[in-house]
Amino acid sequence: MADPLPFSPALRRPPEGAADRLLVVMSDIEMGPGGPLDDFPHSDFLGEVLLAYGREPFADLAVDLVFNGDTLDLLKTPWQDTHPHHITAEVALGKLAQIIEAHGGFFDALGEFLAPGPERRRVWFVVGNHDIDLLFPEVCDAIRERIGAPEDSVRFPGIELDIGDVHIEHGCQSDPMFAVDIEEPFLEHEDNRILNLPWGTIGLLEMALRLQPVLFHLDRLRPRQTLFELMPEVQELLRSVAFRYWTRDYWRNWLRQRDPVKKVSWTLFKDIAYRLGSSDFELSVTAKFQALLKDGEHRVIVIGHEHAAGMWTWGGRRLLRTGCMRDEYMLEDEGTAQRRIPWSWAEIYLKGGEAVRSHLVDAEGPPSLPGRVPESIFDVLPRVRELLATSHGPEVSAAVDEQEMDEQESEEEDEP
Ligand SMILES: [Mn+2]
Repeated sequence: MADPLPFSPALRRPPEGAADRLLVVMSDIEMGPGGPLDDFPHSDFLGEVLLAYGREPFADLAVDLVFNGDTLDLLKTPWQDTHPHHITAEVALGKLAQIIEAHGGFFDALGEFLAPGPERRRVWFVVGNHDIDLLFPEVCDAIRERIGAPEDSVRFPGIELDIGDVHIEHGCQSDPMFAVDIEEPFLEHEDNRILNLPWGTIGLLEMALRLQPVLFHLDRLRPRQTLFELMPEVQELLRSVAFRYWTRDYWRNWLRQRDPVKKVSWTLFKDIAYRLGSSDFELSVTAKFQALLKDGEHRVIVIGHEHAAGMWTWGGRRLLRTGCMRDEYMLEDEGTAQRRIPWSWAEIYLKGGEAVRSHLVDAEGPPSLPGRVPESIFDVLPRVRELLATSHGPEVSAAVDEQEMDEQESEEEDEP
């Protein structure tokens, strides 16, 4: 196997004695339940990368592996062939079991990496919008148990983590669609504790995931704008499904059942309009962290979430945005070529709690697995056209029809 670490690790690190701790920060791995819909089929390779941080030339350093959100794609992992939006601990554990089953290489590597003990090696799981389920203590316990490491070694800090003068968070808290209500992470519903999901997540679960069996590969393609220009039908389908959902179905269910996870506010309306009408919201997320870099007290800030690596500086301070680790491809030559986007993660070296060096590591990552990438991105077009023609697609309209029938029934009952 090729050296999993690109360019010389010995050159990346400060000289011996100039640092005592290394933070390795990765985001948006998005490991799912295995199979073609899983966006991350590379756990064995990732395991090799992680184990390399336990060896020379890092052996004199305490090493923290920080998985900065969307590590586990619990959002898109089904539970009993459905995508419920009432997530109890039982549902979360059921989804987690599939991910653990499909990604043994990752969890085995963590167990081995942590063997020297929590003084030298720690692992952190920061919450992202794909793994909000990590807020359940039951889920944390199950992950620790699979890794086979004690509480001190595998830590769950919630939505953010500060180590020395370094601040780490996924980035979804600045995204109005996916911000987790950290004041009230759980709700009581029918004697169950359920996750208080952000409204963007509910939309994905109720609407977008119905299209996943058709669109899963297109979802891995960048830039989005090029994809939509090459296949306007795809954008049209997503727009019509989203418009119908946000203007009708979301509210309708709320009115009928007083669904506790669904919130209604004018901010929500504003955000929906913003999201449907504008594409520059990514800039606003980054701008928020740039402001924090200037006005806060952190020397280094690390975020993810956007699936695009970047770096901004303010004097000696820096904001690092890690790229994603899941399979994504860049469209080239009018969509006839798909080039895999490299992995990129962050290394931050500290001495006595102060960041002394930080950078992004760009790595080619593992080769694509055979059969993963369709010969042509256009193969899916007939199916997309079919979905468009049947107004909002069979899956989508079937769900909506069901709802309409329910509603008629309940309206009849409710009539005074
Ligand atoms: Mn995210």
